[in-house]
Amino acid sequence: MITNVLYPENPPVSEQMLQVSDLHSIHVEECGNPNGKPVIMIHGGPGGGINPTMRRLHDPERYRIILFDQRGCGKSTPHAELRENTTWDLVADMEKIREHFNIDKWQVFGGSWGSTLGLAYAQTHPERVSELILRGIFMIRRFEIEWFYSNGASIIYPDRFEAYQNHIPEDERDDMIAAYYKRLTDPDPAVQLKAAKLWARWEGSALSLLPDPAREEAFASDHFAIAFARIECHYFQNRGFFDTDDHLLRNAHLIRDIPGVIVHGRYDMCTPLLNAWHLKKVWPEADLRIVEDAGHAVSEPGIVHELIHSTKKYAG
Ligand code: STX
Repeated sequence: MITNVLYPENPPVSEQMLQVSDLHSIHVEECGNPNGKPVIMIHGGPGGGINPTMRRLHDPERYRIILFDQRGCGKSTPHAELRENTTWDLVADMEKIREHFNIDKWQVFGGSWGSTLGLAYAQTHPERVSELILRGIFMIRRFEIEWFYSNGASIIYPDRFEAYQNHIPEDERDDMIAAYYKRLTDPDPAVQLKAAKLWARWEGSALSLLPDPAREEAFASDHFAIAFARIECHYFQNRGFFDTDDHLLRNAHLIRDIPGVIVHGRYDMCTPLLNAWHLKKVWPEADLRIVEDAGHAVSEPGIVHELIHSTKKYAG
């Protein structure tokens, strides 16, 4: 039976700003049952912020669902800030959230960049993770960045890619990340915004199997685009703040005892299925669920089906 129906809207039980450094405060919220099984939800991007679908993938009667906007995005402040904003800062923030809520062990749930951060967190603090549910595996390896931002998805989406590509003069196109980074950190905010909207619209147009014009528009809105594009590009320019290109694969032995599910769409144009395949090779205990009729987005029916199947299975 296909269970592709999300749980009903469940507004947060509590919301707060947690100060995590001199500079940054992050928005944290708790949904569902405060006495339920704890789960931490990790959003994508980086820089994407939480979205309402993320509150609807767990049974609110059985789970205590914690969500947070990572540094510089969503309702976290300062908006679009790149200073003190690295993978390892975010791993440390998750520990601060866990301690704040007095949680000993929690389920870690993340899609896309959320899978990247979920893996980094679990490899750093494996004893804190009851299960891993990961979707649309992304590990910031060189070929993955090349695929989506330079040469790969552009072959399938030449019509959407063109505006993003044409913004960069031909003599800078051999390194699109560096070229966009220069513009996204320009002293002139108008230069930043122009680049941010093109970057975000490109990404927003290639996430689901079928087009979603409403998402494209939302991604290109000023407030969303500036944080999303600046933070993503900053993380990619710094290679995810990892010591080696395959850091997350190399350290997979650290999480082999954690029960895990990997959900990935066959036609994911943002983070190719090969990523999930590579992860499964070094983490054979994980349950890889390939969704035959889906792209990258969490909203795809087959992806929702597998995710809800997994959260039900682990609800106890
Ligand atoms: N970025 C992929 C990613 O994590 C390379 C991502 N893309 N869009 C999103 O996440 C949201 C829909 C969550 C904003």
